[in-house]
Amino acid sequence: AAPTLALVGATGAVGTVMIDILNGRENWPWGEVRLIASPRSAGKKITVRGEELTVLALAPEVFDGVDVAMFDVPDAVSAQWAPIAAERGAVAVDNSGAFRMDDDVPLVVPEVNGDLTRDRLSYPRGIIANPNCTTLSMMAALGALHHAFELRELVVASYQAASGAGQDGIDRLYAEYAAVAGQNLGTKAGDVRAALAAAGLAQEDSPFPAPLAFNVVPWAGSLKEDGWASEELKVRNESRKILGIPDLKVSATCVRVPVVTTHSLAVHATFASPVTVEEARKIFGAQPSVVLVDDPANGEFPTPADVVGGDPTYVGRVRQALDFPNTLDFFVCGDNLRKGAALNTYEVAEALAARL
Ligand code: 2RA
Repeated sequence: AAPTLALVGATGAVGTVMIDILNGRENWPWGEVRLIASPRSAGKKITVRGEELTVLALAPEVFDGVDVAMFDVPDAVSAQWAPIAAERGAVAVDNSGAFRMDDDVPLVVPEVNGDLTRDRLSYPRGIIANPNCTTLSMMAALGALHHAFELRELVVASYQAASGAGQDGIDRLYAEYAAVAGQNLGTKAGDVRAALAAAGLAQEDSPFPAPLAFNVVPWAGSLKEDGWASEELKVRNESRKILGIPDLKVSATCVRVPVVTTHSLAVHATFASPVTVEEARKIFGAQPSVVLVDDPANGEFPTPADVVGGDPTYVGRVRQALDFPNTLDFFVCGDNLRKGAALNTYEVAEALAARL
């Protein structure tokens, strides 16, 4: 029989994009689909491929008979429920941070290390993790270059969208834009903060530590040792694990920008072998999930507003570093809710379906 697919977190920001992906997929290997959410959202109706499904409340029994269970929920929910799904016989594909760095849980980007979905020995706990959206947004491009030239050092700055912080992030950015619309702000220190406060948008109610409208905020995640943000350490640790380079030198600075959806990264990557822009362009051209948009003379490069909603990783501004040997600089944009989250999870699930 065709395998059964479950989606846990069907009503959240990433879950909603996942429904869109399920509805748009050309090949459809699945039989039954089960939508699962917290008891608060249970009972909602959502249409998947023409069939109206009722959202089920998360409980151990909902995983009985499920072959692949995709989790788009907070870390604590995944930590508790992915092992339950696995115990009940499903392979859990988890988009949270709960298992990403566990040695017996592979962290998979199909274009880079998709072989880890082929053999159960690679995921002995029945759990496969999906990387954080910031790491994922550059991985298709970086992985392709690594396979050709062997990555040695990576320096990145991220430009992360508000939706990385979930629906609260999206709602906050829209509310801030509405509150500042039509005002000539950004000319005096503190004028944006004052305008938001005057509109009743208290800073402490925001998922971001500073105003996002008319601003950029050099912070994403929680505070870790020595001043690093959790998001920056994720970029370092996850890149090492996905690429299989435990001693990869990585330094990241993560910045939130007033973009609704699509993360961007400025990447400075040093390789063991000499690289040229021409070779890099060829490699990007050969990677089906990468689209090169790189003609600055004609104002062509990827921007979030132009690529949001798309599946590929968009790459532009490819340059050979002037003062660093074997080094390329480039800019990537990737929809953080699609390839950065739901799409990658679904691609892993689809790869599993092919061998069930
Ligand atoms: C963010 N990468 O953008 C995170 C979400 N997982 O906040």
